[in-house]
Amino acid sequence: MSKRISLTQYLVEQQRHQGNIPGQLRLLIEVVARACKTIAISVNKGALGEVLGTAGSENVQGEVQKKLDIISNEVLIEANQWGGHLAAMASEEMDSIHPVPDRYPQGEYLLLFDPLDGSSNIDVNVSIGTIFSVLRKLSDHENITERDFLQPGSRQAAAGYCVYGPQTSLVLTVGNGVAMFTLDREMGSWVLTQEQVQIPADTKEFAINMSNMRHWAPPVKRYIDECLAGKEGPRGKDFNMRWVASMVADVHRILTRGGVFLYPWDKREPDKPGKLRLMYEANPMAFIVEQAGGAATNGHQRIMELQPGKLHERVSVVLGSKNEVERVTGYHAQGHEQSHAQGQAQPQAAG
Ligand code: AHM
Ligand code: MG
Repeated sequence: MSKRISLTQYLVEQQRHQGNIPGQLRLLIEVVARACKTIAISVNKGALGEVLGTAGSENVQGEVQKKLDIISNEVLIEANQWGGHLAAMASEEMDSIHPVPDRYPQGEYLLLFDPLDGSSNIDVNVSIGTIFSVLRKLSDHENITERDFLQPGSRQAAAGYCVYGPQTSLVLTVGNGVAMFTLDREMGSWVLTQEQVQIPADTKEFAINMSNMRHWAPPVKRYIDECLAGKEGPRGKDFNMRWVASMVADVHRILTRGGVFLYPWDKREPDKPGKLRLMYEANPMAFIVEQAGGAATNGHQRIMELQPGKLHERVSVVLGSKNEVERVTGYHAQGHEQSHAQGQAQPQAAG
């Protein structure tokens, strides 16, 4: 049997040989990974654990919370607040930040998460996941506020996600490529199953919620129209479509075999830049995708360069195989030039 490398061993080696991970960051990642195991147990129990259905509450964005959204949020908070590695946390499911309580030592990092991504898939037994992003606390003060979190994604020290699917997988970057781990349920441990994951630059597969087509901006419509035209169209090849409606699962497929994922701005709510959240979803996924050789933009700009204005900010997302992301971004630039020349206003698509 080939030698198995555990998450702990992987992290120790990153710390020792690569110098990528200070001790507190290693502890943080191990604690998040342990919390994901606890969430996986709840997810697996489903109806037997009485964890399905809605919780009867809404989050700050007015979305109905599922029981598992709340359970997962609590698991992550409780696991992370006492270890001395964090100063504060922020979650898609909480209105404001959660500073580490005074009774615990304060650490150097800030943790952001979407505790259970793909909530609409919980009750129908389709893959869902946890997404997380790690920032450094930039100043010495102990009174952490939302402003401490408002850093561009390029400042992330680590990012990852766990997908609860047929297998439970943890995907991680500390800025030195992307590694995938699979949960060995019998042993209760994370085992390294792929290192230096690479997304092919070209693809024949796209992921988008097609039901919104009539609301898209022209560059997105043009890109998808050309994919749909297949061999006979300008792309000269047939495309396949996949849409799981769980970003974790769609991104996991792209990391495994390539593809492009789009959740664009649309004209139903012109002032809303997109559906997905910059700090809990787009930034961590952009970091992972770029570390795997892919690209991630909001149609105009690299996602990781966007300066967040608020914690729960939303953004338009195009990510995955590099050449496709560049094509979509190029179509937006051409659209901008054309409407500029005609003196028209641009759709509010910027992040
Ligand atoms: P959530 O964090 O509330 O689950 O919402 C985010 C999810 C993404 O995982 C997914 O890509 C998207 O919303 C699906 O949206 P739609 O319902 O339009 O298909
Ligand atoms: Mg989500």
